Amino acid sequence: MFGWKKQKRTDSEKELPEHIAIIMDGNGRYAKQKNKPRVNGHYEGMQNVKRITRHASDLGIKYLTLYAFSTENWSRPKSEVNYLMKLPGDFLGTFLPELIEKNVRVGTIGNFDALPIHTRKAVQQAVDKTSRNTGLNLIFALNYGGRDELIQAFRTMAHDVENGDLDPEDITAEMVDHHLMTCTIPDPEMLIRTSGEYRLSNFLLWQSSYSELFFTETLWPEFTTEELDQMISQYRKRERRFGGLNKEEE
Ligand code: V07
Repeated sequence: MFGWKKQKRTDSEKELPEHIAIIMDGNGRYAKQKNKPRVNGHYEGMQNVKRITRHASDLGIKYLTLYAFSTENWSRPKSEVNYLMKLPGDFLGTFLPELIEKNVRVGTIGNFDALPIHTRKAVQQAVDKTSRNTGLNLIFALNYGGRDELIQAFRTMAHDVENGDLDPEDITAEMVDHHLMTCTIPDPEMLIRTSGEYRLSNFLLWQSSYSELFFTETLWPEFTTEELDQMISQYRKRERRFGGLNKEEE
């Protein structure tokens, strides 16, 4: 889906994270606090996706991956699932012109085929219309699960072994990378979760192995560009270590 290879970054680009991933939690709680139906929280959460996307694009972030719908979310009440499945169309109906104007490229990870046809159509149209854009890559994780993604990768490799096309000894981290839905996307340097939960909840399990984790009590609809800026500046200050190897020593 993404047509370019992973690239090592030059020193001048090291400052800013290239890829930020966000678990947008707390939409239901936001609605509850305001004595409104849960779906109202999802709607406000969707509005905030616009603000954060605009900001990430302005900052020059290359990849923003948003956990919009997990494989576990199907167990929510049917009416809530139906509402959530309308949000991509709503979002794009009002925001696609601005995404195009801002040179944003829309992408997805997750099991797309299991989504309702109207959702797929809306998202596919946005992916097609922005496929030649070269600015921010806005990636929606839709019906995504990190374990499912890994299982699928392992199955493919097991089949290759069975057919005699792959020696188990040749299975490397790079090969696993290549079998994931994120194969053309660099690993996120930052992973943010809102709403005071301290879990990964099946999001980008393999890819977040070395990510700097950021947690905030702020509910997603109230998460501001200022708070994102604070996290980014904190990220820039943190010493990033890869198993004892300093970034400068790589
Ligand atoms: C959803 C709003 C954000 C908070 C988390 C849950 C609810 C934007 C999208 C979207 C998805 C694909 C796309 C364009 C927009 C979205 C769902 C839920 C299922 F191409 N927000 N949002 N999709 N929420």
